[in-house]
Amino acid sequence: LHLQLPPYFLLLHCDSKEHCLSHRRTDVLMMTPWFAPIVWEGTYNSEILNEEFRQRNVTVGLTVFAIKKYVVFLQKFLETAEMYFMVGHRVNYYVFTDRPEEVPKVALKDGRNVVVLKVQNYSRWQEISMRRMEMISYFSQKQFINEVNYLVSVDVDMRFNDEVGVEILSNLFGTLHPGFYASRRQSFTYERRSASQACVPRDEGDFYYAGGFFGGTVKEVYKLTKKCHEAIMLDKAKGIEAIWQEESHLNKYFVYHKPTKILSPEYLWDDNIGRPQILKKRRFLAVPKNHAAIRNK
Ligand code: UD2
Repeated sequence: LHLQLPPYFLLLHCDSKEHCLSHRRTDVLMMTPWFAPIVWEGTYNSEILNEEFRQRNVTVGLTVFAIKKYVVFLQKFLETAEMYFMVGHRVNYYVFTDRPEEVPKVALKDGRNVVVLKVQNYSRWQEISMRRMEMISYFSQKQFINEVNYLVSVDVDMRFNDEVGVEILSNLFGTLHPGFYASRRQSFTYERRSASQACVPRDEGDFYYAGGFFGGTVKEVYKLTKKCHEAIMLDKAKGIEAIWQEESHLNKYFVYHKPTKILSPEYLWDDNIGRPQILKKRRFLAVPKNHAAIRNK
């Protein structure tokens, strides 16, 4: 019997060519049940992706808050971002701070800018953390929509330690929390009180996402941050604050607006958790901090 093989048969077997389906992992979940890729080292080809995003001349906005004493984290944050974040692409760092004069001057490569946005502070750290949703949504429609294609929102008490590139970009993305990527739904620390807008019923929820790394197109980030901020305000009017502040609201949002891409904990790691085998890269690492000393005035 003579079989006429379709041309793609060859494609599936061209081991000699670097590009052909050679990026595969069998030890981790690579795709959600709604067909969103989960980004792990060894699942993508950055050469192909860089070419695609360079062709589109994409600009990425990185939002980071450094309120009160948290300005001390900016130096290392920006220096390491210059080494690893979106290398070869256009980047605007949006630094939200109440202390503009304390923002360090860091040498930047071509096509990269630091934009300092002066904002108010709040006395409670929980309030500072939650108000990020309000400020990002406000500046998204006022400014970011005219300046960048994608927004990436991260914590500041962090340093980049390996490549974080265009492989993360998608309409709407979240990051698996390093403490829960291997946990079952029952142990996710969602808000469970029904009085809170962030409440997630016990039989719902796919993953537990970290508050410290999410993003998407400006339009999607605007929708997410606006909705979370409104939910936070409704809670406040009732005198309730979600268990993990805006992280709880983010998790609620992602239950009903599924992310189109999910980042593995490589993108938000804390060495206190150890170094499991599946973690081939630690791209963005928590900087140890003395909570009591740094969070209060
Ligand atoms: C976790 C989450 C964080 C947020 C918080 C809410 C991660 C890695 N972090 O962080 O995103 O959801 O829980 O409970 O998933 N900040 C200031 N000045 C302050 C206090 C906070 O600028 O005085 C900003 C700063 O950008 C900081 C962020 O708010 O990185 C979050 O605060 P945190 O890092 O103290 O909270 P943490 O570590 O509990």
